[in-house]
Amino acid sequence: MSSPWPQRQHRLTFGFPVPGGVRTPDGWEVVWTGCAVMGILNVTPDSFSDGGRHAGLEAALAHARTMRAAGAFMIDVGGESTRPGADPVPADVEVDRLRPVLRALAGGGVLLSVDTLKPEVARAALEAGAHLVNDVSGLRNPGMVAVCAEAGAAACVMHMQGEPRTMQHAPHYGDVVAEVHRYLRTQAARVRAAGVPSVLLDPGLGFGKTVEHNLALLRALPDLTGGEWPVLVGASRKGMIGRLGDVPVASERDPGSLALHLHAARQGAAMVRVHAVAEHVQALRVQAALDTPRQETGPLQSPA
Ligand code: HH2
Repeated sequence: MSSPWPQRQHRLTFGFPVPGGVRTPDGWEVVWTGCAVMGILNVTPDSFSDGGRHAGLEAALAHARTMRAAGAFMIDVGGESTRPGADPVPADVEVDRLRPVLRALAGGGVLLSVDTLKPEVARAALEAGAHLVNDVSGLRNPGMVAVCAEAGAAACVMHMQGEPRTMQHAPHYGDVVAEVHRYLRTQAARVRAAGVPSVLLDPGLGFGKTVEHNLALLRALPDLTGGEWPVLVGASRKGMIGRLGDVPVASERDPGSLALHLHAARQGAAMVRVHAVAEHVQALRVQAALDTPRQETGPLQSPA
């Protein structure tokens, strides 16, 4: 039986030095225990919950500093919204949004991922200081696999049915859990065989999925988290939180997002992708303490 989630160790390997990485024969390895927090930094004018708020360089850097101080393990920088119905952004526009932010954050001691679908954008972002490529199309494009393999970057392989502009029109599956898990495992094996040093897997909540599809995937999470690769879950402020919690305004959905992410952590998720970093770090610490077997917490001495 695997250890309870607060003690479970996760690892990602990179082909170049990264913050917190330790040199091993396979590359630079980052190891963490329990569920870490990936903070969202959207440098876009139109993201669904925070579009425009961090679009300027100073605002973006200030937000990154705040998230880091609050305990973010990784910061995910995105220059193109992938909300349902979003139109694609030209690669040069996306690079112009991402590059100054990544250059300023590189060397700051925090892991950086770039949220992009385009190989040419990923290449520019890795040159500017990103460590991991977060591709919501799951590295379907062979060019993206080549960019990650050449650079030695780790990758997040996410499942998405269709593409952002139309993905929520009529999502359809025979067996959503079987199809999504099979896709993730097949892509992980393909990407690894092509030389990408390590992968994070993500079921892709809300990406070509109804609320019922998302719930089925969340119930089946242990099947994925019990496998070889760390699993990322991202539900922050998404439509399913709005539907389940009856909250029409996206920026007001942090409490429901937190509830869902705590559940995902208990099911073995290695990382959650969130807007509200401080709230998640605090809640995950408390939950980890509650779930840690008694003898491992030592004697309780504090009167608090
Ligand atoms: N969700 C969004 C974007 N990128 N990447 C991963 N790996 N998993 C996710 O669930 C995920 C993602 C959508 O959220 P957000 O970045 O807040 O909005 P937008 O796409 O409108 O910028």
